[in-house]
Amino acid sequence: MKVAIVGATGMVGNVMLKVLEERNFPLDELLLVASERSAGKVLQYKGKDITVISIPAAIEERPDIALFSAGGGTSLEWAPKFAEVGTTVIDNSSAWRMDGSKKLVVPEINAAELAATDKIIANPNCSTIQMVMALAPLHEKYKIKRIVVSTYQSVSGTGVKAVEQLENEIAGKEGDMAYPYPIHKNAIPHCDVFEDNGYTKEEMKLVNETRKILGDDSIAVTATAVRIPTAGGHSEAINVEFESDFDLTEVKSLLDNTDGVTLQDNLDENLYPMPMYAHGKDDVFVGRIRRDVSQANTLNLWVVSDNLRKGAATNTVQIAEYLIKNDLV
Ligand code: A2P
Ligand code: 11C
Repeated sequence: MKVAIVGATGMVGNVMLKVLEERNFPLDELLLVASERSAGKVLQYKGKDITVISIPAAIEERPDIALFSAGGGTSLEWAPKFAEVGTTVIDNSSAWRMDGSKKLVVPEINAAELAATDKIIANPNCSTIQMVMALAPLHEKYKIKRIVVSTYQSVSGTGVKAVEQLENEIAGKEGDMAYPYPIHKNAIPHCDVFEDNGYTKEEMKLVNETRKILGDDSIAVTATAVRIPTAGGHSEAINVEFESDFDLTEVKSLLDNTDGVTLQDNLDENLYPMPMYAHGKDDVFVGRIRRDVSQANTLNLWVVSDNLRKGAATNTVQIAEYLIKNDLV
């Protein structure tokens, strides 16, 4: 098994390297790929040096799987060229997610849709992944009618420049700005670019990707995405209305029994999820589970996950593991 990480020098690429190593991913050869600027740079995998190569050089190597996290433009241009030489691309950008011919996959939910003919597979947006991880088992049981979600997103979702902006502001240093405003001591209701309908692209990802992954276009979703000065992970306050009523104990037990979800919900012990503690972990953490006192069949949840792990690198690697395990690559 020859695997390539395209965008290996980036924030998500870096975590992909770590996740492959931690999970002892079954590979024989690893190609680390970035822009021409980084070609020749040396990175490490399992203590061994690997020299970064360019995309054209990687295509010549015909890897079996390419894990992409190099931005939407790079993916639109190069993923089809990898696919042409027989590589299965798993892409972490937004480039292919809503393309009707591409699968959008969270392995715990819809990996069964995957076939050997899928040569470009899309990894959902981080804020969508953690939300559907918590909601999919509840949707199956009670059927979701409407979701109202507000996100509190980590600066790591924007990239290195944003992490540096926060660090510089905390240290009182001048530096480049990733956001139009300071992020330290602030909350910016603006993740990704604005669309014509007044929502941001990030908010519309939560709407459209959720429906596609859960396979149900009748689900109503409205979202507000906010950037906050945390680095460890994204948090979400989710209000979800179901077709049928639920039992709170059963809701908790369903979540507790979901692979990849950890229940952290004990008010007596002040136990609830927080990004500082989700950081570096692969699970999606759920707490503050309570009935909406204003409306029937409606639940409130607080969901936290490391956006670079389950929200990006880990989910991508899990898709690759599924393909290998099921002889789809
Ligand atoms: P490089 O480091 O050489 O610029 P991030 O999301 O953290 O900004 O990282 C983006 C990743 O995508 C980096 O590894 C970056 O490589 C890579 N990348 C960006 N543009 C290209 C490109 N045109 N071809 C290959 N890799 C690219
Ligand atoms: C953020 N979710 O936190 C974004 C980062 O569509 O893959 C990833 C953007 C994307 O701003």
